[in-house]
Amino acid sequence: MTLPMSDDLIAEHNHAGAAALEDDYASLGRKLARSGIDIDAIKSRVAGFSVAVPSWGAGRGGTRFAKFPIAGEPTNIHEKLEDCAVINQLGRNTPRVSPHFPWDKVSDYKALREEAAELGLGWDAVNSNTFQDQLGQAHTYANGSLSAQDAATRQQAVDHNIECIEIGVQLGSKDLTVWVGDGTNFPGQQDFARSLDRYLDAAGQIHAALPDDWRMLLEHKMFEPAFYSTVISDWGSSILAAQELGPKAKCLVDLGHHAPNVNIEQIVARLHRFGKLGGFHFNDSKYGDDDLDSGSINPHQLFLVFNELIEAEQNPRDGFNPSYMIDQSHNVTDPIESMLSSAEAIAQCFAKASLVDRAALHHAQETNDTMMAFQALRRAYTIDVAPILAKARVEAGGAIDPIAVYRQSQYRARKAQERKAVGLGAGIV
Ligand code: LRH
Ligand code: MN
Repeated sequence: MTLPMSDDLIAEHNHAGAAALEDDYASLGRKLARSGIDIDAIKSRVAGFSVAVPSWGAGRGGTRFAKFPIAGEPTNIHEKLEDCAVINQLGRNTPRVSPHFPWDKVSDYKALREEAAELGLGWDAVNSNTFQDQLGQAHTYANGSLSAQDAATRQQAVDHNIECIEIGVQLGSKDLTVWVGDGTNFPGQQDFARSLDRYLDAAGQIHAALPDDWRMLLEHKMFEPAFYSTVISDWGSSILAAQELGPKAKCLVDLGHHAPNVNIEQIVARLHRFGKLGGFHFNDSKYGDDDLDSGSINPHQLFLVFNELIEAEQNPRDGFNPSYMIDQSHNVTDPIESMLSSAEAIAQCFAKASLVDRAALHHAQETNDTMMAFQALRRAYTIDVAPILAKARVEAGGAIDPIAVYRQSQYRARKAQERKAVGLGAGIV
């Protein structure tokens, strides 16, 4: 395995911070021991936790107004993998990449799998794309894809999803994420029931094409690119569609795909209750699908989502195996720094939720002791778990402070010399 960062640079940095980390870890260990918690047990859980990074997040993202590329950003999947390897080498909790097709299309997927493995990376869910037209495409998706009126357009969308499954099988993936932007901008533009039925018929063909050990993850979204109605607009439409499609259909929760202030942690509990919780696209938002860094706006919500995930883990329904993935658009930061910071924020919320005294919480719930129930969560949320994450990272070969080492490495400046410049443009990629 040849990793992009110098191990000496990481070792030098960790050596300089070792004493302080040991001191912080020991002091937190004493504090947790007073509550009967073994800090090393939490560290092992954290060491086992990981989240996938989106290939499309390795480059700068943009809005419909503009995208501002940075020098040295990746221009193809090979350079994106290199950057994802930097994130995993320094942070040690993002060992999988979630690819998007045709954005990451290559001619030899076996070679791509080996290339990723050489960089210490595997593959998470593959994402299909029937929300953009490709050059030379026979049928436009302007009027929808899996729910389009035109049967040939629906078939084209089905065929593309099946092609993504075939690519995923070569990469070693086990999930297909299906997000469709299908919807309307005007009342009356489409019939709600008939467009859903067309979607279900087409998605049913994709479900039937899934290998035995695969799942399709339906991703709901309230609006955008459609601004009056969206075919799979909320968790209700998604779970009903997943139940209609069959056992391999599950629901994916993209945190940014809900109206402001929606109780997303309750949606997580509901999807799990009915055995349909398939995965996550972690990000944060203040208004719409802002695709901001996870935990950057509402870290408490992310903690509450993980609190539900720990409850779900302890009460499995139809198996508990949600796919954890980041889905963000890095419009103003270095994407590597944003994904290092986001993976840390997500792991922090997993660790804090793992510290909740569930016996005390459940007892307070059963005895209607509202304040003690809330305090059981708040006590865990306020614990600074950073020493646990840093220790787990260092023991796995990562850096105490990944962003500091990344900056010290001058990696981006070196890539700016090597890589061709990305043109100006607009949009997510
Ligand atoms: C849609 C979405 C979906 C991806 C895309 C990049 O908003 O969240 O998951 O395909 O972003
Ligand atoms: Mn998403």
